[in-house]
Amino acid sequence: MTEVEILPDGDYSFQAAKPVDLMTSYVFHGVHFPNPGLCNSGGWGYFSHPEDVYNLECRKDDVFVCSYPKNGNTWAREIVYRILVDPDVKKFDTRIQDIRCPDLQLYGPNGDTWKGHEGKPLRELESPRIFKCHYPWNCMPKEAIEKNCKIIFIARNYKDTAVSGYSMMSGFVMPDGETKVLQDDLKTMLHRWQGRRAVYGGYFFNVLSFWEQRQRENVLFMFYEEMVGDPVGAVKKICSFLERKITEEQLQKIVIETSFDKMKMDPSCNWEFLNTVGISKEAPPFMRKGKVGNWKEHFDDEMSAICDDYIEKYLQGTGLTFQYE
Ligand code: PPS
Repeated sequence: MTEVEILPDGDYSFQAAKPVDLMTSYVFHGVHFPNPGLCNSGGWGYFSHPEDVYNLECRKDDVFVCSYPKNGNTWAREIVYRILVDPDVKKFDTRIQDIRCPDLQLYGPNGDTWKGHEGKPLRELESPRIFKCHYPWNCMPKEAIEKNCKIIFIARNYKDTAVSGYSMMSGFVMPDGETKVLQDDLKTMLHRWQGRRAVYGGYFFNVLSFWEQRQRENVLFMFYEEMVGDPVGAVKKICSFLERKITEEQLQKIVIETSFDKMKMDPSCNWEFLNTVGISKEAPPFMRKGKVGNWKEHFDDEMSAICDDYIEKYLQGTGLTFQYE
């Protein structure tokens, strides 16, 4: 595994605000996680113990949709769900996506349900189970690796990731309903998400951890940018990886139903419910822009240069390159 620098305490180059520390204060396998202690506090959901996720009992036909936050997980999960469960897009199931395709970072011990939601415990879900996971490779459920479960990883360029992440996090408040979780500006965020102390190992460590596994037969490494550029090709690629045959009509339906405009209007996957559980009352919509290159509307030259430096530092020599516009 590529070694990405773990910054020693004193070198973390800005003053982290206390609430945001809670998002990274739990360490497992050298990776920083949201503190599971956020459980039961006001409107916050339950952040899983990474040990529970690591020890999850997996079935051979479980499918894992993995990504660093804000890299297109919701979109890819919806495509996988449509292919595996609902290729005719009958809309027989309008439950929110996190119930249909659970997010492993938001589960209680033993796979019990996420507080505040009506989903079943993970062990009671019908196969094929489709999971979301933000964890880096070394923290993935170990049985998923042992049993060669299918793992789809979606990667997105760092600049758009940072803008999307900042946009979402800037709306998060603590259980008091007022204190902002993120007290940084966007420029500070560019430093925050690159480092090893950032949530889920930091962007570069996380993405590279899957890039190094891309040759495995059970791993599909995809780019958000290729999905935007060729949605039909993306659905076909995912179908082929999942070893499912669909008709041309089903393909077209899935592409339309998982387009940005459709998903933005679909309460089962546009995360509108966040506003009702008090997590992000003031946040911009989850389905915000859905574009490649939106960073240009938010960055000045200095911010772009900060990212370019990190991109060169971490990706040089790895063979991993991104489309930025
Ligand atoms: S999260 O919070 O980590 O689960 O976010 P994630 O789903 O990984 O990423 C959210 C960004 O993906 C965009 N998105 C889409 N883009 C294009 N087409 C579709 N169908 C789609 N669905 C979600 C979403 O708008 C977020 O990106 P930004 O740049 O903020 O718009």
